[in-house]
Amino acid sequence: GQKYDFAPIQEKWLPVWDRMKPFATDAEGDKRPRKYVLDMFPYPSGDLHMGHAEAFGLGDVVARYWRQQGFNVLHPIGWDSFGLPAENAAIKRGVDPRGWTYDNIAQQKKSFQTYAPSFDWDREIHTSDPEYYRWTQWLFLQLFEKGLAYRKASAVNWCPFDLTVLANEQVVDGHCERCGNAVTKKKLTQWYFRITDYADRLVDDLKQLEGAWPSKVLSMQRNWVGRSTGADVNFVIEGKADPVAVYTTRPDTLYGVTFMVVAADSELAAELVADAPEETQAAFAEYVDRVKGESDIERLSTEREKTGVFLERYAINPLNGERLPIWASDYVLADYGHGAIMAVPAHDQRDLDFARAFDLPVRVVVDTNQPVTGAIPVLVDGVLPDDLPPADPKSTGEALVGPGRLINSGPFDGLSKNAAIAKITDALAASGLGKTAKNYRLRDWLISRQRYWGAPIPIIHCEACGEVPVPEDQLPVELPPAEGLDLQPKGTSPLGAAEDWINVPCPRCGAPAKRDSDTMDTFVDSSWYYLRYLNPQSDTMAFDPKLADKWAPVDQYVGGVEHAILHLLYSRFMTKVLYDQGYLSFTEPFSSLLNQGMVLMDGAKMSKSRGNLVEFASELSTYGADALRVTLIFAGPPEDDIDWADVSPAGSAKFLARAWRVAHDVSSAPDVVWKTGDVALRRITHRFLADAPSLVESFKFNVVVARLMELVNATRKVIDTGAGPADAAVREAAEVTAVALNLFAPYTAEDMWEQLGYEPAVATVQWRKADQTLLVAESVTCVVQVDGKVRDRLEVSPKIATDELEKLARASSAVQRAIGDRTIVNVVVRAPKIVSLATKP
Ligand code: ANZ
Ligand code: ZN
Repeated sequence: GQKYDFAPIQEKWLPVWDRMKPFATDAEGDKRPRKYVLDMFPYPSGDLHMGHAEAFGLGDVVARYWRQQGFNVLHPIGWDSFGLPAENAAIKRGVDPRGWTYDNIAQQKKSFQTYAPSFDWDREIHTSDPEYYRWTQWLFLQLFEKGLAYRKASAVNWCPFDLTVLANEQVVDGHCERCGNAVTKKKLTQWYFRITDYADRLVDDLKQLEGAWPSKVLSMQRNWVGRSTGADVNFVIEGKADPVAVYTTRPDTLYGVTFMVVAADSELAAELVADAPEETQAAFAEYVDRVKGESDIERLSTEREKTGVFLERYAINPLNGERLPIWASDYVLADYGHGAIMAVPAHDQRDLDFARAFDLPVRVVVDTNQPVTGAIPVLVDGVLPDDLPPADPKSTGEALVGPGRLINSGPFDGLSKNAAIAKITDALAASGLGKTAKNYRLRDWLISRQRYWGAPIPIIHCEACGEVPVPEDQLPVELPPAEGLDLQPKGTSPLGAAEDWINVPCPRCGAPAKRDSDTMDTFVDSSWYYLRYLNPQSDTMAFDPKLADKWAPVDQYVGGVEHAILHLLYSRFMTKVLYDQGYLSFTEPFSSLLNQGMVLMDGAKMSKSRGNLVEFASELSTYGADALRVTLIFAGPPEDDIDWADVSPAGSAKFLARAWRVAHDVSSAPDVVWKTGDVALRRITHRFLADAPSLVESFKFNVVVARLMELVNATRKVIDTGAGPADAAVREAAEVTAVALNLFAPYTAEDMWEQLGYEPAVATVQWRKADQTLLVAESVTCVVQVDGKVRDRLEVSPKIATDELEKLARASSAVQRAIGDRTIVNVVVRAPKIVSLATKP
């Protein structure tokens, strides 16, 4: 017979699909139910890699599946094409970042076209096109007008290598996410989005996503916002007029406060030390210098040795009047809570480490040996725990953080921890010494970058009028050409040097004014792109709210877990802002999220630096798109990592050849009489039709491939050693295989479909319904004889095991009656049809 060869098949069908455009979506007229399937768009930093092949292969299964289930599917693609890598590459090679970016897009697009995800190419977007960033700028102005975009001077994370500002999210363990160098702080005036206004909603709305997003991502989002509830407590400081508030999640431990700590780099610390002796001031100044070089993550680490300076000042505990020494240290952050804490070393590990380092007193106020209501006491060395003395953290070095009952706490003794939190907070509030409070780890989103390759911030600075938005009809504010500009990072935007561009009249008063020279963080571009796909060519609006109402939120979002915080949080925020502005009718952008695993080489993440990059392009030309896709999908559940050393693209190619040959061998015509032919094969075919949809919907794609392999093998058997290639069941099985294979191996599927006598495109063929009568469990009749006489008939599975059948036969009451008190001397079992028992008295 003919030989399966992927290359001519790819060459044959690509132009056919290009002509037919089977994946172009009519977003407005089509009346079918809708599904929006979205893959996280790629960054054009070279050609596609194996990680892309994995992610886009998975997303394509979902998109193709819904089309075959009768849905009008939107499955668009575009490029996240602004950003630092383009600019860095441009600097290195002395070229325009534009050229580098669009060359890479062309290259990736070419690879995509061969890989053949079912994209609607008519909707392609690039965030670096003026037609796109015009609307990113529009979005900025929406936020600006609502007071959600503002400028402030603050100490920002600064990468001394990239010479650029980094968002907290881009600092990984104190290092720049992009270049790996240690991050420092720098004071700059920057643009922020007021995402903290949305902190509560960003946490509370996660409930809507439970079960539909990976729980790991939900908890990462929750932790990132980092909401905690507690109390603000006012402490009077000797010699200072206004009391100082501290934020605590443990007001129940107020009697255990033995000192106070203020952030070394806070204004309060500087104020408090001002009256101290000279040596103290000098020690303090030296300490603050050191602290300024530390990242927040280092500062908050419980692993680090505690350092600090005693400020020679005292605070008064509002509940018991005790005098508390005040220290400055780095482990308290200046911009969290109020930048000062009440230290409870017995119950907080960092406070305890500090107390042990400087020999400060430790007082236990929650006896964690005492059970709280409902808890069943556990004997410790034969005694009830509440008879044990409380542990001594100062000597053990371990803070007591669990539940328990209050001791050493005056009128509050005996209360459980939780009851005491409520009681003490009430008592503070009643006497004006405190109040309940919430705190968040989330900070406002720093969106300005002093770099060239991004969307310019559409603001004009006028001496008389201040910050003036560029009028909407003057958008986009287009980037000037890179030519002649020094793109080397230096802490101010290269755009500042574009004289013709930067100097403009003020839109309000006409006086000479200057454009804002910063560009936006690329996460702004990608925070709303899913809406642009709905009407990518519109030059009258960013997105059409009517189409958004129809199509969004996205039904299935597919992408890497590396975006679990940043991109998803920002998209969620932007969606809520647009909802509040009345543009959208929903508050969460992505109804369901699938995170694919990583493609690894010998257990290590593929990376250029490790030199273990399996080139997508070379694998694609060796094995073809279909074998590559099947390999990635068959490797395991989508969320799991794939070790490229463990998989076999050659094995996948073999399977595809086997399937393809089946279609070739079918010798009946398409008008063969259905519902006839080999029943056993028909049962396997219809079992597959019945099971595959729920398997796909629960992302068990690898199981569907395994089941397809079984189906192909069963079909082969009937062709070779059964009813033969003309049997109607063989055609049926081959057709079902072609239609299902479209999910994983579109070229092979299309070629099979043609071989079977049909027109393209198989991707638009609807999934057949399983015949229920073929799904009921089969049974055969087993005859049971006793001494040669038929005594019973049993309905059993045709696959029943010999010993099981014997057990069933012996258990039959008719058989037992026939045996009476005789002894069985011989048993012959021919499963599944006959059991024969011989007896003697
Ligand atoms: C006393 C106390 C006793 C605390 C105890 C904890 C345990 P979350 O949950 O993250 O909000 N804290 C407050 N402001 C801080 C700052 N600027 N820098 C570093 N730490 C700060 O944490 C709130 C707790 O972190 C607060 O509750 C405070 O320590 C500390 F047994 O107050 B706690
Ligand atoms: Zn003006």
